[in-house]
Amino acid sequence: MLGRLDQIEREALAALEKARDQEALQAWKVKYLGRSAEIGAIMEGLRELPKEQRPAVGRRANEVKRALEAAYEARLEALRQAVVARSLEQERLDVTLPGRPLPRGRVHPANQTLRQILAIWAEMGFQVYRSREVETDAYNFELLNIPAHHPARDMWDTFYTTREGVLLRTHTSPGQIHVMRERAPEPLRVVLPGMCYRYEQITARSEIQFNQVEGLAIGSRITFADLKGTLIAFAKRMFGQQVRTRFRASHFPFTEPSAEMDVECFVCGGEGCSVCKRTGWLEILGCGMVHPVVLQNGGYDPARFSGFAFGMGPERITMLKHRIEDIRYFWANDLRFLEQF
Ligand code: FA5
Repeated sequence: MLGRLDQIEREALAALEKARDQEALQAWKVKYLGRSAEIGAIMEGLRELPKEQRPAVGRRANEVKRALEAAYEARLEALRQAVVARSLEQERLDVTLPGRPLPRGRVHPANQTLRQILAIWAEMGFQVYRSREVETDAYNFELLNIPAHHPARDMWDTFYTTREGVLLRTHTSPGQIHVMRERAPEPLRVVLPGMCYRYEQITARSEIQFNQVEGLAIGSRITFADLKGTLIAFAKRMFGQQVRTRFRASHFPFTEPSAEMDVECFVCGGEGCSVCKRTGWLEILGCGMVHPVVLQNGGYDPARFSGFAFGMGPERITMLKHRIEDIRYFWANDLRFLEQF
C-alpha cells in the first residue's frame, strides 16, 4: 500500500506539471483530490488493513495528500501570475506616444464679430439690451413712424404670422421703443443685438435671417456731431486707427436727418477692388438723429431730449473682413467653412 501511495504521488505531481490552464488544473484537482480520488478511498479503507500496517499507511496517506494540496496551490498561483504577466505584456501602454488630437469647437464667425462689436460698445459705455424677435406691427413699423400703406414699408419685406398684426421683426429698431418706454425720462446709451428676418430673395449678399446691432443714445443735448464722433470712434476700434470713414445722406422714417456710414475698403486700401465694387468704400451701417415722433412714442419730450440711433449687420461686416463672397455660408453649417475661423 505504501508503494501505491508513492506511485500516486509521483504520477499526480507529473500530471500537475502538464496542467497549463485553469481548466486542466481543475480536472487534475477532481482526479487526485476530489471525492472519488484514490487517496480518499485508501484513507477510508484503513480500517480493513491489518492493525500493524494502519499507522504507517495512514501517516503516509496524509503526507501525500498534504503534498498534493500544497503542489496544487503553488501551481494555481503560478498560473495566475502567468495570466497577469501575459496581460501586462499584451496591453502594454506606451505613455510616451503623442495623444490623438480631438477636434475643437469654436465660436461661429458671425458670433465672433458680434462679440467684438458688443465689446467695443461696452467699452464706450453702452449697455446691451435684448428684445423679442416676434413683434407686433405697431413696434416694428407704426411707432417707428412707418404707418400702414407708407411706401417706406417696401424697404422691409416682412414675414407675417397667422395672427393679425404679429410678425417676425425685420430689424432691431423696434427694440428702441421697448427700451425708451422702460427708461424714459432717463438718458440712455444702449446697443440692441439680435436676429432679424426678411422675406427676401436669398442671394450672395442677402439672407432671410441675419443679425443686426442697433444702437441708441438719448440725452438732453445730443447732436449730429456726437453721432459722427461716436461712430468714427467705433470704426477705428473695429477696423484700426488709420481707417477713414465717410457719411452719405440717406433716408429712414425713424431718423431725421439720416445717413449711411462707409469705411475705406480695407481689402484694397481705397484703391478700388471687387469687394468694394471699385468705389474704394464699404457701407457698414445706417444711422441718424432719432425722429421727434419716435422720441415721443418712446415717452421722451422732443423739446427737451434728442438722440441718435444706428443699425449695422455683423454678417456683412464679417464678409468684408474675411472676404467671404457668399452670405449663405453662414447658416449652411458646412464645417469646411466654419473650421477656417
Ligand atoms: C435698417 O434695418 C435700419 N433699422 C437701420 C437703422 C437703425 C437706421 C437705426 C437708422 C437708425 P437696413 O435695412 O439698411 O437698415 O439694414 C441695416 C443693416 O442690416 C445693413 O447694413 C446690413 O448690414 C444688414 N442687412 C439688411 N438686410 C440684410 C439681409 N437680407 N441679409 C444680411 N444682412 C442684412
